[in-house]
Amino acid sequence: IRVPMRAITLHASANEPPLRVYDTTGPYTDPEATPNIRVGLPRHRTAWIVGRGDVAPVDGGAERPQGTAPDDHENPEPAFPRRHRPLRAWGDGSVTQRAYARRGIVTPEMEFAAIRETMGRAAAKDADHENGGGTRDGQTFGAAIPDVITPAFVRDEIAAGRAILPANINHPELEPMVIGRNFLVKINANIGTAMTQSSIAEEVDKMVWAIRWGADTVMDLSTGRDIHATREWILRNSPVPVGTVPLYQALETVGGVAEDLSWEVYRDTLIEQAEQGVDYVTIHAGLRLPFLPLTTERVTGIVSRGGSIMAKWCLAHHRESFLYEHFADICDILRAYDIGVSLGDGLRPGSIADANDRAQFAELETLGALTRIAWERDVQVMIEGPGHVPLHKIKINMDKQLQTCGEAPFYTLGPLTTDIAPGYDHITSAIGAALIGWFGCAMLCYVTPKEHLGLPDRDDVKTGVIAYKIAAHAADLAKGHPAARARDDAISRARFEFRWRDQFALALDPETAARFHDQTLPEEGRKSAHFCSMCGPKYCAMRISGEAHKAAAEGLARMAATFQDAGGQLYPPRETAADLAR
Ligand code: IRN
Ligand code: FE2
Repeated sequence: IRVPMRAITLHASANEPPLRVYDTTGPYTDPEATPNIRVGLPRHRTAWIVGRGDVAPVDGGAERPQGTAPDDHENPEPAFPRRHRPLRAWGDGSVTQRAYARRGIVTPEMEFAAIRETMGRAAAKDADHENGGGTRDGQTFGAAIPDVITPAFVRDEIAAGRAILPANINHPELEPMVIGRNFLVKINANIGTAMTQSSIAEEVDKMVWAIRWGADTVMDLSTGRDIHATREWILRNSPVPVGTVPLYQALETVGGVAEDLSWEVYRDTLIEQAEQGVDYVTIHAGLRLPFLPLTTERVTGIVSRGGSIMAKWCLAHHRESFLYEHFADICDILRAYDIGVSLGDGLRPGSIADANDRAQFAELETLGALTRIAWERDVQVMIEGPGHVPLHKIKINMDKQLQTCGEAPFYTLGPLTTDIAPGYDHITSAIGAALIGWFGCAMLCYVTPKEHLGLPDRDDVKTGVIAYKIAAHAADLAKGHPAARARDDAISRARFEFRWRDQFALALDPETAARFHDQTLPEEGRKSAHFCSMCGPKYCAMRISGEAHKAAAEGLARMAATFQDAGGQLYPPRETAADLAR
C-alpha cells in the first residue's frame, strides 16, 4: 500500500528531518505537473475492490447507465474518453466498509486511512493529552484518540458507527480517508454551483484548487445542463471523496418543479450517481411533514436548499416525504455501491434567532431513527448539522447529536456564530467550526466570504478552505490528535530562529506568507534577516530574547543560585524552579 504524504524539507541549519504532513492533493501536488484530466487518474483501488470477489458489472455490463453519456450533450469540451463498467454488489450483498468492519475485516482502504492519519509514525503526544484528551475540568469532550492510530482502530470505529470511510466501489481513483471524531477533523469544499457560466474543465479545476489548499472532500452541487458529464469528469479526476445532493439533479429532471418530483425519479437519479462513483450523498429524509408548522414562527424559515424543495413537495401533496417513507429502499441502493449517507439538515437554523429551535431538534431526532435503519442495512452514516448558532448554544448541538444519533459522525456547516458580517462569513463560521470541532464534530463544511452574497470564485474557495483548515487544525490540537502539534512546533522553532523560508514552507498558505514578508522586505538577503519589518531590528522581541537567551543562559542560572543562596526573593526556590522548568 502506497500512501500519500507531503514532506516539508527544512534548512540544514534547522537540523531537523523533513516534516511529514497529511496531503489531500493527490497527483496535483505540483501545480506545474498537472495530470491530463482527459485521461483521468490511475484506478489503483480496482484490484482491492475486485479482489474481494463480491462485485460484478451492473446488468449486462452496460458501459453507462441511463443513456446519459457525456457525449450526448452539447459539450464545450471533447467527450470524456474513459469507459468503465460500473460495478455493484452481487445480489443483495453488502460491499460497505461498515459490513467488512463488522465482520472483523481490515480492508486496504482502512489500512490506507490509518497510515494517513499519523503519516506513518506516531508523533509524541502533548503531555496535556496523555489521557486521550477525553476530559477537561470534569467536562466530557467528544474525543478519545489513541497515541497510535492503527488499521484495527479504524475498523473498530467504522464498525461502531463512530466513523465512516466514504468509498464507492465505482470510484477506484480514490485515496481513502476516514471521517470520525477520533481522527483528524476533516473539511469539505462545495463546488459546482455555477453551471450556467462555467465549463466542465473549470469545474474540475475548482476541485483541484480546493484539494490543493487542503479540502478533504468535495461536494459537487452542480445544477443546470451537463450535470452528469460534469460529475463524471470530477469523479474520474478526484483523489478525494465526492459528495452530491441527488435531489438537485432530480429537480432538474422534472424541470425545476418541486411538486413534480416522485420517488421513481429520485431513485433513478440516485442509481445513476451511484454507478458513476459518488462516495456520499446528502439525503434530507429527516424533514417530515408534521415538522413544517414548527418553522412558521422562524425569522428565516427554511434555508436549506434540499430542505425547501422537500418542504414544497410535502405541502403541495400534503403527504409525508417520499425520502422518509422510502428510506430503507434508499439504503438498499446505497449499500450495493458503498455510498455513505449524509443525513441532511433541511431544518437547520438560518439565523441566530432560530438556533436550537423545536424544528431543528425534531429533525435531529428523526435523523437518529434513520441512522439505525441505515446501520441495520450496513450503510455508513453521518449527520449534517447547522447552520447559524451563537457560541453558547454550540455545545448542546454536539451533545444532542451524539446522544440521539448513536455517536454517528457529525458534519456541520460552520456554524456561523453571528449574522452581522456578510462578506466575512468564512470568519463568523470558522469560529463556530473550531469550537464544534473541538467538541467532537468530525467534518466541517466550509463557508466562503461570498456566503449569502454570491457565487464564490477561485480566491473565495481558497480563503474558505484556509479558514476551515485553521478551524480544523485548532480543533485537532485541542483534541490531542497525536499528529497535530508537530507542525506548530516546527514553525515556531523556524520563527524563533529566523528561518524565514522554513516558516513559509510550513505555513498553510506559503504563498501569502512569503508575499506579505516580501511586500516590506523584498531583498533576497532579508530571507535570512534576524528581524522582520513589523518591529524592525531594534525592537524585535524574538531577536532580543534570542540573543539574551544565548548569552545569559548560563549566567542567569549562576545568578539565580547566588540570589537563592543569599535568601533572595527575586527567584523561586530551587525545587520550584526545577518544577517550572519541567
Ligand atoms: C453540511 C452540513 N449541513 C449542510 N451541509 C452542506 O450544505 C451539505 O452537505 C451540502 O453540501 C450543502 C447544501 O445543503 P442544503 O442547503 O441542500 O441542505
Ligand atoms: Fe446562512
